[in-house]
Amino acid sequence: MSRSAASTFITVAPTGAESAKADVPQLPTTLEELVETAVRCEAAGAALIHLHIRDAEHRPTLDHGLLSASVDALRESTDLIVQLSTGGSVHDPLEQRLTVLDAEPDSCSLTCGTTNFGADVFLNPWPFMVELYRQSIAREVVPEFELFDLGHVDSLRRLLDQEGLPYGGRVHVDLVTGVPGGMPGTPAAVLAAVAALPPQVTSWAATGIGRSHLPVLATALGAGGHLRVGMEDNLAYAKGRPVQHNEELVARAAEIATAMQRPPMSTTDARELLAIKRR
Ligand code: KMH
Ligand code: ZN
Repeated sequence: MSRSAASTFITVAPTGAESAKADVPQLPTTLEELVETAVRCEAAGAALIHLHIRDAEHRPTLDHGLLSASVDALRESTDLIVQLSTGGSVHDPLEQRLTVLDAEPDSCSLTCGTTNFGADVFLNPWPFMVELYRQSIAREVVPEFELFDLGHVDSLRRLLDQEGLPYGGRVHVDLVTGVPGGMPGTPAAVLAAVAALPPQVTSWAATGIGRSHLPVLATALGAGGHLRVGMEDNLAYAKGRPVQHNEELVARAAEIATAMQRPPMSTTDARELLAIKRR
Protein backbone atom coordinates (compact mmCIF):
# COMPACT_ATOMS: atom_id res chain seq x y z
CA MET A 1 0.00 0.00 0.00
CA SER A 2 1.39 3.41 -0.91
CA ARG A 3 1.95 5.43 2.26
CA SER A 4 0.66 8.70 0.91
CA ALA A 5 -1.26 9.76 -2.17
CA ALA A 6 -0.77 12.97 -4.15
CA SER A 7 -4.49 13.65 -4.17
CA THR A 8 -7.47 12.84 -1.96
CA PHE A 9 -10.26 10.51 -2.96
CA ILE A 10 -13.41 11.97 -1.42
CA THR A 11 -16.55 9.91 -0.90
CA VAL A 12 -19.85 11.52 -0.05
CA ALA A 13 -22.39 9.51 1.94
CA PRO A 14 -25.34 11.90 1.70
CA THR A 15 -28.26 10.11 3.36
CA GLY A 16 -27.69 6.87 5.28
CA ALA A 17 -30.49 4.87 6.81
CA GLU A 18 -30.56 6.26 10.32
CA SER A 19 -31.85 9.86 10.24
CA ALA A 20 -35.54 10.62 9.73
CA LYS A 21 -36.60 13.19 7.15
CA ALA A 22 -39.02 14.61 9.71
CA ASP A 23 -36.09 15.36 12.03
CA VAL A 24 -33.68 16.47 9.31
CA PRO A 25 -35.64 18.01 6.41
CA GLN A 26 -32.43 18.93 4.55
CA LEU A 27 -31.49 15.22 4.28
CA PRO A 28 -31.67 14.22 0.59
CA THR A 29 -34.22 11.42 0.36
CA THR A 30 -36.03 11.85 -2.96
CA LEU A 31 -34.41 10.98 -6.27
CA GLU A 32 -34.54 14.63 -7.29
CA GLU A 33 -32.77 15.66 -4.09
CA LEU A 34 -30.19 12.91 -4.51
CA VAL A 35 -29.36 13.96 -8.06
CA GLU A 36 -29.12 17.63 -7.06
CA THR A 37 -26.88 16.63 -4.15
CA ALA A 38 -24.70 14.45 -6.34
CA VAL A 39 -24.18 17.17 -8.95
CA ARG A 40 -23.19 19.75 -6.32
CA CYS A 41 -20.96 17.34 -4.40
CA GLU A 42 -19.13 16.29 -7.56
CA ALA A 43 -18.47 19.97 -8.36
CA ALA A 44 -17.20 20.44 -4.80
CA GLY A 45 -14.68 17.59 -5.08
CA ALA A 46 -16.39 14.24 -4.42
CA ALA A 47 -15.54 11.29 -6.67
CA LEU A 48 -17.83 8.58 -5.26
CA ILE A 49 -21.34 8.60 -3.84
CA HIS A 50 -22.24 5.99 -1.20
CA LEU A 51 -25.94 5.55 -1.59
CA HIS A 52 -28.80 4.55 0.67
CA ILE A 53 -32.20 5.29 -0.79
CA ARG A 54 -35.63 6.00 0.66
CA ASP A 55 -39.18 5.20 -0.41
CA ALA A 56 -42.01 7.67 -1.03
CA GLU A 57 -42.48 7.98 2.75
CA HIS A 58 -38.74 8.70 3.17
CA ARG A 59 -38.16 5.32 4.84
CA PRO A 60 -35.02 3.29 4.01
CA THR A 61 -35.67 0.77 1.26
CA LEU A 62 -33.80 -1.82 -0.81
CA ASP A 63 -36.49 -1.87 -3.50
CA HIS A 64 -34.89 -3.09 -6.72
CA GLY A 65 -36.74 -0.70 -9.05
CA LEU A 66 -35.89 2.33 -6.94
CA LEU A 67 -32.24 1.28 -6.60
CA SER A 68 -31.90 0.78 -10.36
CA ALA A 69 -33.58 4.10 -11.11
CA SER A 70 -31.21 5.85 -8.69
CA VAL A 71 -28.11 4.25 -10.20
CA ASP A 72 -29.29 5.22 -13.70
CA ALA A 73 -30.16 8.80 -12.74
CA LEU A 74 -26.82 9.37 -11.01
CA ARG A 75 -24.92 7.94 -13.96
CA GLU A 76 -26.81 10.23 -16.33
CA SER A 77 -26.23 13.37 -14.28
CA THR A 78 -22.70 12.89 -12.94
CA ASP A 79 -19.44 11.02 -13.45
CA LEU A 80 -19.41 9.99 -9.78
CA ILE A 81 -18.63 6.36 -8.99
CA VAL A 82 -21.96 4.98 -7.79
CA GLN A 83 -21.64 2.77 -4.74
CA LEU A 84 -24.71 1.10 -3.30
CA SER A 85 -24.88 0.29 0.38
CA THR A 86 -25.33 -3.41 1.06
CA GLY A 87 -25.53 -2.60 4.75
CA GLY A 88 -28.93 -1.00 4.36
CA SER A 89 -30.56 -0.39 7.71
CA VAL A 90 -30.13 -2.58 10.79
CA HIS A 91 -33.64 -3.92 10.09
CA ASP A 92 -32.97 -5.21 6.57
CA PRO A 93 -32.79 -9.02 6.21
CA LEU A 94 -29.51 -10.47 4.95
CA GLU A 95 -31.14 -12.12 1.89
CA GLN A 96 -32.54 -8.78 0.75
CA ARG A 97 -29.20 -7.05 1.24
CA LEU A 98 -27.67 -9.53 -1.22
CA THR A 99 -30.12 -8.42 -3.93
CA VAL A 100 -28.64 -4.90 -4.02
CA LEU A 101 -26.10 -6.02 -6.62
CA ASP A 102 -28.96 -6.66 -9.07
CA ALA A 103 -29.02 -2.89 -9.64
CA GLU A 104 -25.50 -3.16 -11.16
CA PRO A 105 -23.71 -0.41 -9.25
CA ASP A 106 -20.03 0.42 -9.88
CA SER A 107 -19.20 -0.44 -6.31
CA CYS A 108 -20.81 -1.84 -3.19
CA SER A 109 -20.05 -1.61 0.49
CA LEU A 110 -19.03 -4.84 2.21
CA THR A 111 -18.77 -4.68 5.98
CA CYS A 112 -16.29 -7.14 7.46
CA GLY A 113 -18.14 -8.23 10.55
CA THR A 114 -21.02 -7.75 12.93
CA THR A 115 -20.95 -4.71 15.17
CA ASN A 116 -22.97 -3.19 17.95
CA PHE A 117 -24.72 -0.17 16.46
CA GLY A 118 -26.06 2.01 19.25
CA ALA A 119 -28.96 0.07 20.74
CA ASP A 120 -29.07 -2.18 17.65
CA VAL A 121 -26.85 -4.78 16.01
CA PHE A 122 -25.49 -4.43 12.47
CA LEU A 123 -25.32 -8.04 11.31
CA ASN A 124 -22.60 -9.24 8.96
CA PRO A 125 -21.97 -12.94 9.67
CA TRP A 126 -19.06 -14.66 7.93
CA PRO A 127 -21.17 -16.69 5.43
CA PHE A 128 -22.96 -13.47 4.38
CA MET A 129 -19.65 -11.69 3.86
CA VAL A 130 -18.33 -14.55 1.74
CA GLU A 131 -21.50 -14.78 -0.36
CA LEU A 132 -21.61 -11.02 -0.97
CA TYR A 133 -17.91 -11.03 -1.87
CA ARG A 134 -18.32 -13.89 -4.35
CA GLN A 135 -21.32 -12.17 -5.94
CA SER A 136 -19.40 -8.89 -6.26
CA ILE A 137 -16.61 -10.72 -8.09
CA ALA A 138 -19.04 -12.57 -10.38
CA ARG A 139 -20.85 -9.31 -11.24
CA GLU A 140 -17.64 -7.26 -11.62
CA VAL A 141 -18.67 -4.81 -8.89
CA VAL A 142 -15.81 -3.32 -6.86
CA PRO A 143 -16.34 -3.77 -3.13
CA GLU A 144 -15.37 -1.18 -0.58
CA PHE A 145 -14.50 -2.97 2.64
CA GLU A 146 -16.08 -1.13 5.55
CA LEU A 147 -14.33 -1.74 8.86
CA PHE A 148 -16.13 -0.62 12.02
CA ASP A 149 -13.81 -2.36 14.46
CA LEU A 150 -10.29 -3.73 14.79
CA GLY A 151 -11.70 -7.27 14.60
CA HIS A 152 -13.04 -6.42 11.14
CA VAL A 153 -9.45 -5.88 9.99
CA ASP A 154 -8.74 -9.49 10.80
CA SER A 155 -11.89 -10.68 9.01
CA LEU A 156 -10.81 -8.73 5.92
CA ARG A 157 -7.43 -10.47 6.00
CA ARG A 158 -9.17 -13.84 6.29
CA LEU A 159 -11.56 -13.02 3.45
CA LEU A 160 -8.77 -11.97 1.09
CA ASP A 161 -6.59 -14.94 2.00
CA GLN A 162 -9.46 -17.38 1.47
CA GLU A 163 -11.24 -15.85 -1.54
CA GLY A 164 -8.49 -13.91 -3.34
CA LEU A 165 -8.57 -10.36 -4.68
CA PRO A 166 -11.77 -8.50 -5.64
CA TYR A 167 -12.85 -7.66 -9.16
CA GLY A 168 -10.21 -5.31 -10.60
CA GLY A 169 -7.54 -6.38 -8.11
CA ARG A 170 -7.59 -3.25 -5.92
CA VAL A 171 -8.48 -3.43 -2.25
CA HIS A 172 -10.00 -0.22 -0.90
CA VAL A 173 -10.94 0.05 2.75
CA ASP A 174 -13.09 2.58 4.59
CA LEU A 175 -12.59 2.84 8.35
CA VAL A 176 -15.96 3.80 9.80
CA THR A 177 -15.15 5.09 13.27
CA GLY A 178 -17.18 6.55 16.09
CA VAL A 179 -20.26 4.31 15.80
CA PRO A 180 -21.43 3.68 19.37
CA GLY A 181 -20.24 0.08 19.79
CA GLY A 182 -17.52 0.20 17.14
CA MET A 183 -13.96 1.52 17.22
CA PRO A 184 -13.74 5.05 18.56
CA GLY A 185 -13.30 8.02 16.28
CA THR A 186 -9.85 8.88 17.53
CA PRO A 187 -6.48 9.31 15.83
CA ALA A 188 -5.16 6.37 17.88
CA ALA A 189 -7.90 4.02 16.65
CA VAL A 190 -7.46 5.08 13.02
CA LEU A 191 -3.70 4.60 13.16
CA ALA A 192 -4.02 1.23 14.92
CA ALA A 193 -6.41 -0.02 12.23
CA VAL A 194 -4.17 1.26 9.42
CA ALA A 195 -1.13 -0.42 10.97
CA ALA A 196 -3.02 -3.74 11.05
CA LEU A 197 -4.32 -3.67 7.44
CA PRO A 198 -3.39 -6.74 5.39
CA PRO A 199 -0.76 -6.28 2.65
CA GLN A 200 -3.32 -6.67 -0.16
CA VAL A 201 -4.88 -3.30 0.76
CA THR A 202 -4.09 -0.70 -1.91
CA SER A 203 -5.87 2.35 -0.46
CA TRP A 204 -7.80 3.38 2.62
CA ALA A 205 -10.17 6.11 3.71
CA ALA A 206 -11.68 7.02 7.05
CA THR A 207 -14.78 8.68 8.38
CA GLY A 208 -15.72 9.73 11.88
CA ILE A 209 -19.32 9.69 13.02
CA GLY A 210 -20.66 12.86 14.66
CA ARG A 211 -18.16 14.75 16.78
CA SER A 212 -15.28 12.57 15.60
CA HIS A 213 -15.77 13.83 12.03
CA LEU A 214 -13.02 16.45 11.95
CA PRO A 215 -10.37 14.70 14.10
CA VAL A 216 -10.68 11.58 11.93
CA LEU A 217 -10.60 13.64 8.73
CA ALA A 218 -7.41 15.39 9.85
CA THR A 219 -5.83 12.09 10.92
CA ALA A 220 -6.62 10.41 7.61
CA LEU A 221 -5.18 13.29 5.61
CA GLY A 222 -2.05 13.40 7.73
CA ALA A 223 -1.52 9.65 7.49
CA GLY A 224 -1.94 9.42 3.70
CA GLY A 225 -5.52 8.14 3.70
CA HIS A 226 -8.61 9.26 1.83
CA LEU A 227 -11.89 10.70 3.11
CA ARG A 228 -15.56 9.98 3.47
CA VAL A 229 -17.89 12.77 4.53
CA GLY A 230 -21.63 13.30 4.41
CA MET A 231 -24.86 13.51 6.35
CA GLU A 232 -24.98 9.72 6.80
CA ASP A 233 -22.12 10.22 9.25
CA ASN A 234 -22.41 13.77 10.51
CA LEU A 235 -25.29 16.23 10.79
CA ALA A 236 -23.40 19.09 12.44
CA TYR A 237 -21.13 21.40 10.48
CA ALA A 238 -19.98 22.92 13.75
CA LYS A 239 -21.25 23.04 17.31
CA GLY A 240 -24.82 24.33 17.17
CA ARG A 241 -24.74 24.70 13.38
CA PRO A 242 -26.54 21.92 11.47
CA VAL A 243 -25.34 20.86 8.03
CA GLN A 244 -27.60 22.54 5.46
CA HIS A 245 -26.38 20.57 2.45
CA ASN A 246 -23.91 17.73 1.90
CA GLU A 247 -21.96 20.01 -0.41
CA GLU A 248 -20.76 21.97 2.64
CA LEU A 249 -19.04 18.90 4.07
CA VAL A 250 -17.44 17.99 0.74
CA ALA A 251 -16.29 21.57 0.14
CA ARG A 252 -14.71 21.79 3.60
CA ALA A 253 -12.97 18.41 3.15
CA ALA A 254 -11.69 19.54 -0.26
CA GLU A 255 -10.41 22.80 1.20
CA ILE A 256 -8.53 21.11 4.04
CA ALA A 257 -7.15 18.46 1.69
CA THR A 258 -5.96 21.16 -0.70
CA ALA A 259 -4.29 23.04 2.16
CA MET A 260 -2.56 19.75 3.03
CA GLN A 261 -1.22 19.63 -0.57
CA ARG A 262 -3.49 16.73 -1.45
CA PRO A 263 -6.30 18.26 -3.54
CA PRO A 264 -9.44 16.28 -4.42
CA MET A 265 -8.96 13.37 -6.81
CA SER A 266 -10.83 13.53 -10.12
CA THR A 267 -13.49 10.95 -10.88
CA THR A 268 -11.23 9.62 -13.64
CA ASP A 269 -8.34 9.04 -11.24
CA ALA A 270 -10.67 7.58 -8.63
CA ARG A 271 -12.01 5.09 -11.18
CA GLU A 272 -8.42 4.05 -11.82
CA LEU A 273 -7.59 3.89 -8.10
CA LEU A 274 -10.46 1.46 -7.54
CA ALA A 275 -10.29 -0.26 -10.95
CA ILE A 276 -13.96 0.45 -11.63
CA LYS A 277 -15.45 -1.29 -14.66
CA ARG A 278 -16.66 1.07 -17.42
CA ARG A 279 -20.38 0.36 -17.81
N1 KMH B 1 -26.77 1.73 8.02
C1 KMH B 1 -25.87 0.89 8.72
C2 KMH B 1 -26.61 -0.13 9.50
C3 KMH B 1 -23.20 0.29 4.72
O1 KMH B 1 -23.73 1.23 4.14
O2 KMH B 1 -22.82 -0.72 4.15
C4 KMH B 1 -24.91 0.21 7.84
C5 KMH B 1 -24.16 1.02 6.88
C6 KMH B 1 -23.03 0.36 6.21
O3 KMH B 1 -24.47 2.18 6.61
ZN1 ZN C 1 -23.89 3.37 4.54
